[in-house]
Amino acid sequence: MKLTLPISLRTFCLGTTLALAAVLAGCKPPSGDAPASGDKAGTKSLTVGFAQVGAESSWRTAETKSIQDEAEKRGVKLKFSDAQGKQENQIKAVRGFIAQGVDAIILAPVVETGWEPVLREAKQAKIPVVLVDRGVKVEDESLFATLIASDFVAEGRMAAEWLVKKTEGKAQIIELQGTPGAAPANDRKRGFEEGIKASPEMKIIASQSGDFTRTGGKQVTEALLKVHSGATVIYAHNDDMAIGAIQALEEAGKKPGSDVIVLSIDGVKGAFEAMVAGKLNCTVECSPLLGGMAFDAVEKAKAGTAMEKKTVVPDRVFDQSTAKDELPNRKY
Ligand code: GZL
Repeated sequence: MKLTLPISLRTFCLGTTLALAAVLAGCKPPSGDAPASGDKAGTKSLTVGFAQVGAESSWRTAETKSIQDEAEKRGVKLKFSDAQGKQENQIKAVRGFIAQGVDAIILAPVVETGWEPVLREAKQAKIPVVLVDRGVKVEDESLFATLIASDFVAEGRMAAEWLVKKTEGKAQIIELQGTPGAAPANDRKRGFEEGIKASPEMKIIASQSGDFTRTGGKQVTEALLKVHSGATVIYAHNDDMAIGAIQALEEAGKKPGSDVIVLSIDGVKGAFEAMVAGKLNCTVECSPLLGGMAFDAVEKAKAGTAMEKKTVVPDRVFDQSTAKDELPNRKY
């Protein structure tokens, strides 16, 4: 028996179907860079290895959490490895992931060089490698699927530009470098040097690595202050070292934030608290909340979808004039 619907009812049914289709289409996350929070379809049954640098800073632990939380949200089985700051441990971890036949690897490389052999092994095993937060120097860029990171040279330059304005181009600077050979240490140094180049009365009077840790920043500052008591600025490649430097300055009887200007990079909550307390002058944000973008990239790599070789995460500058309003908004 054939059922004939009256025109008004047919129009209603068609309209409802179209509306439903539109709603469903609207629920689908855009294929762009937005974290696909609710969509579990693409990565549901994946096993992903995450080779992390370590836990040297509060930025780093926030990044670990972002990736772990996102894996859980998407139902991805995550194998986590903490390299304790050593490249050899990270290489071992990556080899371990390859041996276990994971679907993809997320790698936050400790240093920039020395990655070719292990990345080639991953490529041969057809396991895509997504780089997060730090880049590598390799001749063959097909050895990794994509890099999701901030522009560290720009961060260094932004810090310098803020300082040029603040000091009217006059400063005796102690620089606390990050881990030797790490992309953010190399690039934040370069960007900062570029930014002060046009100001002949701004000088880096000492520059040493504090390894991106609070203890490192404190110890190096203690030692350098003994030789360079006339320093007027401390520029640290991350907030944790700056917080260590603040302690060293206080112990040396100096007032951080006024006797000595302190500026750094990352934008962690502790830095905002230090700015509100008047002890840190400026921080350049560098977001560790990379989980959503990292797993979007994993999904695309697995689906064979083309993607950019690098996604630059945008950063902003904060100082004491904006810190108080921003503090409640900080997610890390
Ligand atoms: C930046 C990241 C750096 C942070 C540090 O992407 O690699 O390493 O600035 C961290 O705090 O330890």
